[in-house]
Amino acid sequence: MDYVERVLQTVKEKNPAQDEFIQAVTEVLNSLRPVIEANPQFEKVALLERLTIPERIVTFRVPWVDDKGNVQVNTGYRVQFNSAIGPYKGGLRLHPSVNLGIIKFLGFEQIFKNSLTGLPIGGGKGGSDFDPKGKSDNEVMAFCQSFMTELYRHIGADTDVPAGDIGVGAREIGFLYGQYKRLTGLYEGVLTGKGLTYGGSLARKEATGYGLVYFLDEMMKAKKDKIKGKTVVISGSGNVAIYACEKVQALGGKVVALSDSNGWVYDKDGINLDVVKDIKEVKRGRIKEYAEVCKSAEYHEGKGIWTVKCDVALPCATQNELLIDDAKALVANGCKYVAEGANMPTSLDATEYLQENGVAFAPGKASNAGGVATSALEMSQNSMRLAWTFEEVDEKLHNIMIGIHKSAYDYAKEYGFEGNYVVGANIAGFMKVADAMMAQGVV
Ligand code: NDP
Ligand code: 2IT
Repeated sequence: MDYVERVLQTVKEKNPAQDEFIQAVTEVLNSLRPVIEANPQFEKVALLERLTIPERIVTFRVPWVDDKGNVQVNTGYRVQFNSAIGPYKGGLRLHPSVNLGIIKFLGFEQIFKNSLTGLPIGGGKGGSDFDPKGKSDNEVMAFCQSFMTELYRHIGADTDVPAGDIGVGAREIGFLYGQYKRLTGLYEGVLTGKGLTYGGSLARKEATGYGLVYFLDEMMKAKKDKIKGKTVVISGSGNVAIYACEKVQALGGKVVALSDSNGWVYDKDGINLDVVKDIKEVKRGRIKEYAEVCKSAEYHEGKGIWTVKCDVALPCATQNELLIDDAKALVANGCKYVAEGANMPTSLDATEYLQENGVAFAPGKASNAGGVATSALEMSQNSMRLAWTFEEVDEKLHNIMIGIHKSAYDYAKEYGFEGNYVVGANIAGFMKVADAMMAQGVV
């Protein structure tokens, strides 16, 4: 058994029932094999063992009172995974499916993603099993204030900087920031994704979706192809999906489908994004309502969005939403590009199937890194106490995504896996973290 296999065995034994964490570690470690074999010094200092155990995990009780006066209790998490190259950085997820295994997989992915951005940010993630859906603004505030009442002692502008993820947008970040400031008296860049009036960065809201399409554009250019004229299917209809759709449309692509956890819409005329924004960003409604407004659209309850014929598929909802049968349907319908906006939306067997069938595949840690990269730009602006224009931030984001594409492409080629962005991104992300860990000794 080689070093990689031994560490994988240990991770599986020590983390029973954390399927998503094991899935993420398996993908990364298998990609790293050529680098690990070429660098025996990593094994001597137990680098992979250290890389797969978080530096710190905080779990806490989050009690709050709902509008009826009933006491509710949720579990809060912050996993501070790796600080070799910078303060912990990563989002907070509020969704009933959240558990420690989910937060650990997200935190682990974040280490390599953040490294790929080229900016000085370590890996972390947090969240809670609280479900914001159907809650009043008052209840969301009560939850956020209670959550921060414990979290504040573990975070700070130079130690750990959380942000949004599923279920956490501008409203939640505002409530969390207000409570942090009240508890500490500090007006500092402790969270990103803030509102523009209190330290937020222009283009952060758009960054993950725009960045995804900038990466897709590079991947297509490498094949002498372009987005213009292509038919695109995007899952989800949240922050990432909406701004991916906006950028695809700006570059001349046609988005024909979007979804949420209840079902999906197909619009043969192309998605009208103003209608989607009104339903999702203003009314916090369901994607079903789109078909009630746009008569050219049809609504389908449940799964099935990947059966829609397309050239490009952008999974932007959640983990393991694109499985082997979905991959087969995409390939059968002629899909040529899959780029992940969500974190680990494609299962391992589906990823392999796509790659084996000639689909160019962009892993989330590379293609969705524009969000966290722009968060790091927000941190820079906060430290300097100034604000860049939308165009300045967007240009930096665009260049960062071009850089991530190049380094993933080049590393894959160097190790004999040309065109395999999974291997390339994992190696590229790992190298910087490994070098920093080696330099800092056994910590
Ligand atoms: P939002 O909460 O804004 O939107 C999430 C979308 O995905 C919603 O349409 C939601 O539908 C759908 N969804 C969530 N969970 C499920 C599920 N279990 N099954 C089916 N659909 C689901 O989140 P974001 O857009 O911010 O995040 C989407 C993905 O992108 C996540 O994987 C996140 O980790 C990743 N990501 C986000 C970044 C960011 O900057 N926001 C950065 C990088 C990655 P419904 O409303 O019905 O729940
Ligand atoms: O998965 C992610 O990269 C995010 N949710 C964004 C994290 C951040 O700190 O902006």
